[in-house]
Amino acid sequence: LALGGHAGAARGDAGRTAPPVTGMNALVPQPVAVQQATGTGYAITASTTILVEPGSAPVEEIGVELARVLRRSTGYALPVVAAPGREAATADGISLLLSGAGAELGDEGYLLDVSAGGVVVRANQPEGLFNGVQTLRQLLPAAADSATIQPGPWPVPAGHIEDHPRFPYRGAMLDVARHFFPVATVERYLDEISRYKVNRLHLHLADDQGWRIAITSWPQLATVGGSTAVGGGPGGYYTQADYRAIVDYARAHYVTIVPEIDGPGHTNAALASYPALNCTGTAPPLYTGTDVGFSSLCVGKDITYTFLDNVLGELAGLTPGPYLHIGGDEAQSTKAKDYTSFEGKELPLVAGYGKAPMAWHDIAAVTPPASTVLEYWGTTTSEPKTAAAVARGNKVVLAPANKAYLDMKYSRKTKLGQNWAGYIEEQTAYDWNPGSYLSGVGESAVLGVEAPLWSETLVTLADLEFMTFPRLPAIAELGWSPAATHDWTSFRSRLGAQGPRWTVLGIGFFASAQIPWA
Ligand code: TNX
Repeated sequence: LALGGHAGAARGDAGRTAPPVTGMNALVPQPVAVQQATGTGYAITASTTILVEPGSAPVEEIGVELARVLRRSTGYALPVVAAPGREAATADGISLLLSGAGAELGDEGYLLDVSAGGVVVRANQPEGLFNGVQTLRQLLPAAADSATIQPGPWPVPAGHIEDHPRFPYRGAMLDVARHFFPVATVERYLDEISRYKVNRLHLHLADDQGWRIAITSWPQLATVGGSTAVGGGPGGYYTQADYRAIVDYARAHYVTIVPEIDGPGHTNAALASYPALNCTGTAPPLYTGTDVGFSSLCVGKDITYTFLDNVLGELAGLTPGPYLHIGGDEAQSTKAKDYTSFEGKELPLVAGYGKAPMAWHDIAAVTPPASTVLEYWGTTTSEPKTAAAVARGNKVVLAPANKAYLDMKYSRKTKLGQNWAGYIEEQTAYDWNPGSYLSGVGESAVLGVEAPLWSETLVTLADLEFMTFPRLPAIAELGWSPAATHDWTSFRSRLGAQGPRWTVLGIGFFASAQIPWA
């Protein structure tokens, strides 16, 4: 097992003196097992073929996408050819096979073998091959990610990797409500997060400042509620076709979209769109500030639940994934007994559309059914109501704000972001254990981790990228890699090797002084 740490890397200035880690010792997230061999590896050349498992459209799609990416930088033809397992395993090329992987790898795991003869990736399911291809891309020189032809050569180091995830839910979250981000930005974000084996993208689609998804039965939600943003910009919203395009793009990257419509709080945009949703019958003005906790749906009105039923019904129909996130956080303008009654009516609506509810952990107060996934966003390591929910069988996604929030500033000097949960430098984002973080929430109760990116202060793609890199890869590693591989010295070295890749991709990352950037 080669974990990639090296002597000297623990010193703050080690980046300038220690040799950068390379090849199979420079992967993020760290695989389960790595054996880098001493022999010559494989080199992608003009005669390389990409061989795919015959008869599987998803595997062919993965091969075609790998070819598309590598053609841009290598300039080679890289034909994608269906070839039976035995033939493909011995061919000069990159083989993507659905055989010989072993049941212990599960659906998302893979084996990757590199020898002078070629690269073979094996998995039980296409998602495993997709993950193996992400590893292969990190084994190539950073220039392989270039959008223009580069001189090469294109070596892949020899060795063997066996890999599968620690947790099934490895998430990122994008707040498209405070500021709206167009489909192309979300797609690029999906490209970037899926490189690190993140497999869920939670979209925070509605908040006080904006409603971002067209709902056919309530059209003013988007046209009125979506018409502005924090700071008073023009806002925007996804048409249902836009949302389907995001879902399809995510699916091709083996990412499940988790849509969130927050309530009963964080709802000013909806309340501003329809006077009838308000207890007073009068719509408040649109809101472009950054306060939280001032809005509430009208818990006592029947129309509130007709509205929720219609919205959740349309969203369920557009969403192939298993979850609908119903928010439930910071309902400071809703009385506790009203909150309980509200959630008691909304939770069954989600189940009625065949989806599992997901909600911020505040919902633990109402004793939600065990099928409800709680997303923990607190800043302490003890939350009795969440622990009690776990004792009743609920699962938890960990997104502790003082560790995993990508909108927190790195330090006092960071211009973007907020600091209510503290400053989050790279080591803070990395050095915690999801399986033992929250009292009463052990490894088996943890569905996974999520890194939320709230957008009160973030306006452009460059803003999102600066806050996301390098912290998202830390959270991604916590979700994927075995706890036994957790090691800051190793991580910081391997992370340093990602810097040139982000530079090639045009990602303006935060060059943390904690990391020995290659
Ligand atoms: C708290 S954490 C919120 C969001 C804000 C975020 C800013 C949570 C569930 N709610 O409404 O955008 O802080 O960091």
